[in-house]
Amino acid sequence: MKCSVPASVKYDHTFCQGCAQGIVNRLIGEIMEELGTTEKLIVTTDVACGAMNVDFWDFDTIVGAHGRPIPTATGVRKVRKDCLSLAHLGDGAAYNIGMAETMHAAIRDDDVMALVLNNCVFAMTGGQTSATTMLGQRTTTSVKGRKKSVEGSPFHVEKALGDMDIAYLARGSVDSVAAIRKTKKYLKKAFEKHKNHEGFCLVEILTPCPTNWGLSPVDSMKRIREQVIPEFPVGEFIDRGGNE
Ligand SMILES: Cc1ncc(C[n+]2csc(CCOP(=O)(O)OP(=O)(O)O)c2C)c(N)n1
Ligand code: SF4
Ligand SMILES: [Mg+2]
Repeated sequence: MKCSVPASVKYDHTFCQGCAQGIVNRLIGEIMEELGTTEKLIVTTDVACGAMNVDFWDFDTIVGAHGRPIPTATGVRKVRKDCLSLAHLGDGAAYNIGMAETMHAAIRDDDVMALVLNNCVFAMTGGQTSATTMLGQRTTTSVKGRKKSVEGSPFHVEKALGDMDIAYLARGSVDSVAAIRKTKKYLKKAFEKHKNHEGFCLVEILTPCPTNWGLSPVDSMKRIREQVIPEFPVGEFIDRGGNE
């Protein structure tokens, strides 16, 4: 059977087996083709696992400093208002080292779109504890499991940004076909709002990291379903009306 991959996404990649970067790429590619904006997209990615995308993305791409794709993408949008400017980053970048940048972009309601792949670890550097590592989750820096008394509680973006005056905030997952379809709806809505200059949009996607979770690809998806989603609920949290 012939697989129809959008022309904007090439086949070759260097991700581990079971990594969901490819699924997310496909969604971005499909949405760009549906919106007719493939030639208008500029992606600022982080130096983490997502940076491997630059070898095979056909989009115009910048690699920002770690944790700083959001302000970089905001700058891009300011000088290229005709283009879509996507910040593509992980949980560690968005909610650890780049936390200040994420918060201030939301406070200013910056005209930018952020896509956060939340795999609950610093994957690229060997699976250390991140802001979204779950209590009890074993990582290379919490070998007996994350403890509230030591590393604090997991960070929930919907609690931090939930009352802010921003255009869009949602969380999706990729653990099933139905979940991927729903995530695509969130992403597409965010891209549409971004296209219309409606303000700050952030979509978080719960993604697996079989390598650092020490699980098979199938068991990683099961973990998302059974453990990660109960901690990080999926859905839309902010969906502000159009440009006023
Ligand atoms: C200023 C700076 N601090 C730290 C690093 C090391 N570093 C690179 S990627 C990364 C972790 C990224 O984790 P995350 O953002 O969750 O992305 P993932 O690899 O999980 O997709 C770290 C700590 C760096 N490159 N630059
Ligand atoms: S380490 Fe994890 S996030 Fe990085 S490519 Fe491998 S599976 Fe994907
Ligand atoms: Mg991560």
